Amino acid sequence: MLVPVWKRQVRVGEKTKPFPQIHTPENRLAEAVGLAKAIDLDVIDATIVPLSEPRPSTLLGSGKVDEVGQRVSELDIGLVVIDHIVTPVQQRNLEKAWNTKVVDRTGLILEIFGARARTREGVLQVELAHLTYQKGRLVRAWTHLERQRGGGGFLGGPGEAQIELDRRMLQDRIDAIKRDLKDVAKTRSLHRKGRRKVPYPIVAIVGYTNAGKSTLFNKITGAGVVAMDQVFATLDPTMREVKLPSARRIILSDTVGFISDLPTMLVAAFRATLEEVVEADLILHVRDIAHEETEAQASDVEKVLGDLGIDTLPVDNHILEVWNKIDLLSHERRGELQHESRRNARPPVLVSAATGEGMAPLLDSLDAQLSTADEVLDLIVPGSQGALLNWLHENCEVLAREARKDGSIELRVRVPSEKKASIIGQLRKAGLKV
Ligand SMILES: Nc1nc2c(ncn2[C@@H]2O[C@H](COP(=O)(O)OP(=O)(O)O)[C@@H](O)[C@H]2O)c(=O)[nH]1
Ligand SMILES: [Mg+2]
Repeated sequence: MLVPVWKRQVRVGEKTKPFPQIHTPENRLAEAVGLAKAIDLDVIDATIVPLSEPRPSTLLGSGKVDEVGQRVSELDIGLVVIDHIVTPVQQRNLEKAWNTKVVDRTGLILEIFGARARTREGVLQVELAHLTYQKGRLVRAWTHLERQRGGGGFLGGPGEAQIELDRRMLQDRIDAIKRDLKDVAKTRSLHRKGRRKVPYPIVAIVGYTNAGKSTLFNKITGAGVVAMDQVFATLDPTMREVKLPSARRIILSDTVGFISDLPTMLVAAFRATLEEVVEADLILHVRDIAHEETEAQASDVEKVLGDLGIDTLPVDNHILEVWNKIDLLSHERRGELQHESRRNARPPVLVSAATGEGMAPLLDSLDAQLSTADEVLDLIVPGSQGALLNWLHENCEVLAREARKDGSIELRVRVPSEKKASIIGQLRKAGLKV
């Protein structure tokens, strides 16, 4: 993992713009490592590389190229990620020099989105971004070669024709995907209803890369707390069924993290991978509260959620903030935050996903948040209605059940708010008084 950092300041137009403190090299490195881990890459070495002048052929200076090459062969490294734009020519030259695969920032993020896309729209958006990326690289490689040729002569021809052909094939595929995306948008609401087969509320974990989403996900779903493997564990490692202290079941979903300076080309793909968040009953916004940029990160996240049409106002009861990594704070700072959290309309929960501190209050908070809109119904189901009984068990949380002398069953059930209308309708249709 290499994070190139230019020693000189960047020139933007007339003004000289210093690197904003908000993206210190250390922060960038930590984020890049976090991204690599998101697709289970084993990060063996991570380095900040100070540079004075980007080289068109290799990006890094020749001394640096040799130095990295040595590390690559010593540590037997199979992939070098460079957290920077790497041109196709640079990529090819570095791969040759190091005898290993090289991927740049955009390539890495595309891999993550590809691994995480769940909905049809997500898959299509990621493929679209991937093709657009490849197409851009073909063009750039070509113009570069042409420049090398100095305009004239015998080197042209087949290569050029091949590139033109590849380009056209990519463009055809891009056009086809765009058509498919239009169809997907049309059928999206139907699709959503179809996916709603899960009888439990969905709780989605969002937050910046490195905020601790996966650690929290594992803590909550892990053996120590409320283990439930189930259907989802096998289908998708980032969605799991969890039983809360009240016996309420939820589906907990870990999502792709927010990324600083997301390349524009990837914005649509990123949004599409968040599609499931739109459907969630509750969103856990995990924040690294010990991070110096925590406020800026939080407003970034809220802005994207807002753009997705998710109401981020506290009155909406849709988002619960989790202030993570409190183990890294001083006593004093913790006290301050505790004080601050209590002043909130919906108090954030302070936790350490790493040590497990605060897990019990967090689960209680989840429970409370999800139960506010529920309704508890007392029902008497005639003994002849076995099918209805089964249906109730599948669609509601049965809190109590008692057989009566006349053969009927007395039930107390909790009906999730989002299914209240349809369940009551079904019961009335079956002739029950509700
Ligand atoms: N000190 C501390 N580190 C944590 C905590 N939670 C997560 N981490 C660390 O933060 C890094 C990122 O965590 P991860 O769960 O992968 O973040 P994600 O990108 O949001 O999924 C890892 O090195 C974790 O070990 C915490 O509560 N305290
Ligand atoms: Mg993660």
